[in-house]
Amino acid sequence: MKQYSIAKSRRLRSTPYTSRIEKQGVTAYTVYNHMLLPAAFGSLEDSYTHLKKDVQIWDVAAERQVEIQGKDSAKLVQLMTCRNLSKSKIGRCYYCPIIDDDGNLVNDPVVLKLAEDKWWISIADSDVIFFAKGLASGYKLNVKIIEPVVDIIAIQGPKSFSLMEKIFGKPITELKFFGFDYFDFEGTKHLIARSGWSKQGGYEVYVQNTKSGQKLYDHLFEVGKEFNVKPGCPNLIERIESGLLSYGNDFDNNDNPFECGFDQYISLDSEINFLGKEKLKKIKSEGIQKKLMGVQFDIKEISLVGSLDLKDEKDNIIGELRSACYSPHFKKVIGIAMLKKPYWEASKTVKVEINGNFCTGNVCDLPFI
Ligand code: THG
Repeated sequence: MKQYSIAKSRRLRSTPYTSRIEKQGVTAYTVYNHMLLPAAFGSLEDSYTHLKKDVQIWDVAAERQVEIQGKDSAKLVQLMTCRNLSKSKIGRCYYCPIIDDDGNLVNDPVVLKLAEDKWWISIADSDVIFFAKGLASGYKLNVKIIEPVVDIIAIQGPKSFSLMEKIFGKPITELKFFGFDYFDFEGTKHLIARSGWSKQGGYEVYVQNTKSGQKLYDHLFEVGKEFNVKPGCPNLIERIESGLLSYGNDFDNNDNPFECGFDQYISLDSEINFLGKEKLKKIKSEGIQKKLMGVQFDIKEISLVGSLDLKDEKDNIIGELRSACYSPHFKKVIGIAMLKKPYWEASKTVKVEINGNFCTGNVCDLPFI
């Protein structure tokens, strides 16, 4: 395969850790929120095995924050999500689908409640800040919306707990999943959450003091030696096995939250007011026509760029394969597919044409593991 380099410019933002990860041997980048997001450090499969066993440090600065502050901040955040935030607490993170007036998805961020009148929306890859500013303007809300200087370092993997305890002490191990608090590193306070885009456990440090964050980055590698720490990044194989969805890949603004299996984050009965609420009620009563599901194929490799049509025995297009990889755990190719009704039922057979060869597979529920 021909290899290309990426042309850097002001428009394609670097992170405070870019020079470090380049010294450490990043081999692929993707672009996320107009910023460099490392996509590989050598073999994806080696990285996957290491992530499940040890601990990795990830430069996920591309998970940008949209800060909403002011008297109407809670109202605006609620307006954007179908998840009921009326009982939300300071010091907690919430996974919140963001929905537009048509009931379609705009993003699937983690929302952090910093204070009653201050929130961070930790976004996936779409320009939520303009959506928020447009709403604030149209609804005449008293809010200030900015993209603050916050560059996340994620510490992921089963040994992340021991590594973080060595640096921050016992209290950090007492953080609950999706809770956050402030922890001291050499005199600087850092917001640290127990979260991250893997199911192997870990933390995310929301670095605001860049210099201290860079020192912390280096310190994590120093202290992490005994835990076999390595640089890493969100891993395609691990995240597909774990059923962590990716905006822009598995779903986008042409899909609604019911189609993506976000049912548990949709609150239609409460008093809360959010965009697309009436539309979602209508969709719920009429039922959906397509659904995101897992698929498995008895083949050993696939390289998926964009999406692939899925067909039935009679060659009718019945859906679209949106992400896929070879899974070392299942020893076959697994993927995430948007399937038309009624083909989305688990254990149905699907056909896919890859490089001119047809192979058959079957539908299953998400997550795989
Ligand atoms: N961390 C932070 N910001 C982010 C991501 C992140 N922004 C972009 C992207 N990732 C947003 N998407 C997700 C998707 C899934 C999860 C987090 C962010 C996730 N889900 C858990 C699960 O599925 O088990 C828990 C969800 C829940 O609360 O029920 O962690 O990773 N800062």
